[in-house]
Amino acid sequence: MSEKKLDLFEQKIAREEKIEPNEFMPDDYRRTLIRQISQHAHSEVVGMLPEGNWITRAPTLKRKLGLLAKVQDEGGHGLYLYCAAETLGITRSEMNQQLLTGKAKYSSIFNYPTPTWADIGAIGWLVDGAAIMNQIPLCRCSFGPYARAMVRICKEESFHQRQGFEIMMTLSFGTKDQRDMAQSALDRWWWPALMMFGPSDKDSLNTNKSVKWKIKRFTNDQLRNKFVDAMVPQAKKLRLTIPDKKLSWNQNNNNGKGGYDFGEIDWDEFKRVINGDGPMNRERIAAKKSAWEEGAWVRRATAAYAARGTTSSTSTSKGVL
Ligand code: BYC
Repeated sequence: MSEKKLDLFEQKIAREEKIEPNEFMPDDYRRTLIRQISQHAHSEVVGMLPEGNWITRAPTLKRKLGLLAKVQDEGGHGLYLYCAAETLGITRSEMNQQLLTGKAKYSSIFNYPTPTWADIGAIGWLVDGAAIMNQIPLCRCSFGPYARAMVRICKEESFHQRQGFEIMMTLSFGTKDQRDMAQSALDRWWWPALMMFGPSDKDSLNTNKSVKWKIKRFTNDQLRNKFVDAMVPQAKKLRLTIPDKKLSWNQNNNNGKGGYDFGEIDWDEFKRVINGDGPMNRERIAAKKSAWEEGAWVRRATAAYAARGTTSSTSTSKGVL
């Protein structure tokens, strides 16, 4: 790689200009982006499964419509992200194979079950809340296609988060049973939501490089701390208790502006889940495998239709559609 090209690349990043797919980029920058964007795309589409499971059982028509739209949005997010990754020279089918063979990860959070309707509220409130905290800075990522995809994704995620909070609000101000259901969903999802931000900074292999290249704008711990600070007042509003006895205000955090201290995350559990041994890992991959196999005829049909379009440009005007 010529020094001059590398210099120009670094200067561009320093000037906050976007790197576009047809421009020079170091191989490691490309690899890091393919890894992160494809895993992000996989998280979106695997994330459709725990919620999709509730579409037929949502308690009212309004809730059903809201959930259906949310799950569809997530499919859309996966598509924007797969397209952004494709501009870096990997194909959709390669990415899919990496997911199905366990080579590529997807977010640990989607390996937990959703036993009650309150879990859907907790996912919207906490999981989409964590996703937004992580993803708003990605709108300023140095790689253009990823940054632009994130703008629209974040708008939709904000809506999902409000929807989740509203489900939790309805339950926590409802009957005692509903309130208990909301509290146990918070108990189940709190710690996995904190794990979404990744390993602590001292154990994160990729953060330094990614922050230097302005792919990530904050470290994993910085974002996790911001998330806890944002969520504690929301939990109070919901009159729910965060399941952490060590949670306490510390005025010295954030350079004297204050922030919450919190208990130790179970990193063994995190490692087990990202290495394929969480409560729902096997089910999630089995569902993606069967969707891929059952969708073979759709891929064949679209490929055949596309090929036909190139040989007979008049087919649509003849009423073939
Ligand atoms: N789960 O060096 P590190 C959503 C992996 S959901 C699984 O810190 P990095 C949604 C990491 O990939 C959220 N794996 O890595 C919401 C790496 O392994 P590899 C999806 C994890 O990349 C609602 C290794 O651990 N969001 O959007 O600098 C409904 C070392 O970690 C996790 C994104 O993906 C985890 N929690 O930082 C539907 C956002 N954490 O690749 C959908 C974009 C770490 O070396 N991604 N690992 O084998 C990121 O911001 C970063 O990739 C991470 C990790 C903060 C996740």
